Amino acid sequence: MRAGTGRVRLVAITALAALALATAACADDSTDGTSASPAASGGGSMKNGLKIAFLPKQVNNPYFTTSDNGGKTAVEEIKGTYSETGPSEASPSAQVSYINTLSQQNTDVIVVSANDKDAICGALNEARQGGAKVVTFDSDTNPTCRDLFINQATAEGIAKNQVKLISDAVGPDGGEIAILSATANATNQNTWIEMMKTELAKPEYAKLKLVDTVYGDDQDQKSFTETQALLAKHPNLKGIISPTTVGVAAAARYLSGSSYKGKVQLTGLGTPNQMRAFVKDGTVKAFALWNPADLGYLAAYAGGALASGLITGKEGDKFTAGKLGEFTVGKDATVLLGDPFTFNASNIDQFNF
Ligand code: RAM
Repeated sequence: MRAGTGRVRLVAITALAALALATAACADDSTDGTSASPAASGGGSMKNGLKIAFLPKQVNNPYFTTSDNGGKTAVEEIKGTYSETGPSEASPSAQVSYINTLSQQNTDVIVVSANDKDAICGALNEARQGGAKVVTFDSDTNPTCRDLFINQATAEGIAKNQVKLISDAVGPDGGEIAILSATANATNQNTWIEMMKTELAKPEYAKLKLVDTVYGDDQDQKSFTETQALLAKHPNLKGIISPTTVGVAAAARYLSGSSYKGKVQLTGLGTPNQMRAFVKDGTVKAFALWNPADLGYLAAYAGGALASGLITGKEGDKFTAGKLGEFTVGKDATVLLGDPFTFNASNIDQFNF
């Protein structure tokens, strides 16, 4: 099913990656170091020497370390200069000063996961007026402040996945569930929560009742204590959805050391490395994510294609993202990576990120 199909796709991607690297190595031999990389489709070539900067929601989050490293791989492939900068806390306006600095440094492409859809708009638009291209990934801004959004999976797909996972974990009797989110302003979280509410309104989920939504701010300790408080406040709680890698790991740690382990179910969006122990000890049956490295990789290629003038971000634009192949820009200047992938005890050991 979804997990199986996804696994095949991930394996296939690895094989393609090896092929792409081999091909890139051959191409390197024949260049003089100044010509453009033949990395994008559409009749032109990727410019060399582009300054491409990654600005995650926060820098000390393993999810973003993985995504940004994926970006670094891509930037190296297109012979650009990679950098990563950003705040240590995912607060709404914390990214503004970093954007201003990147702008002053004449950065060609800013690849950003937004903590707030509006708070960073002014700074991003100034950067664009100065000639930078702005690519959002993971968490979008208002579409008027960026050139492209690289979406990890559709909000609908993520919501369907998360609600199905908690429903399966809780079982046919259903009961009360809650959401432990990241920050209250995060565009991605809020979009997913709205879609989860739509999903929960379907007849097949009539026995699940969403009783609370709390915010751990993508801080480990706050997410841990919010989980504790949630369980104290709702003694009949049967399940928690935490669609944030920081939140779901903290909630799992709390549950696994408490008397709620195995009684209150947990799912969410997590990284295999952070969740492995909690799948093995029975705290979590299944959770989901996408490949964050691929997300960063795709975002870097998209930014390179924009800054090289190969695409403008209009619907129907096509570009090639190295080992991931060709992508087409969809509605609202959005590019979709793929489907969410479900991890469980049977497949988790195949992943290392
Ligand atoms: C956290 C962040 C990020 C989200 C993942 C699932 O790392 O909130 O934005 O996409 O979780």
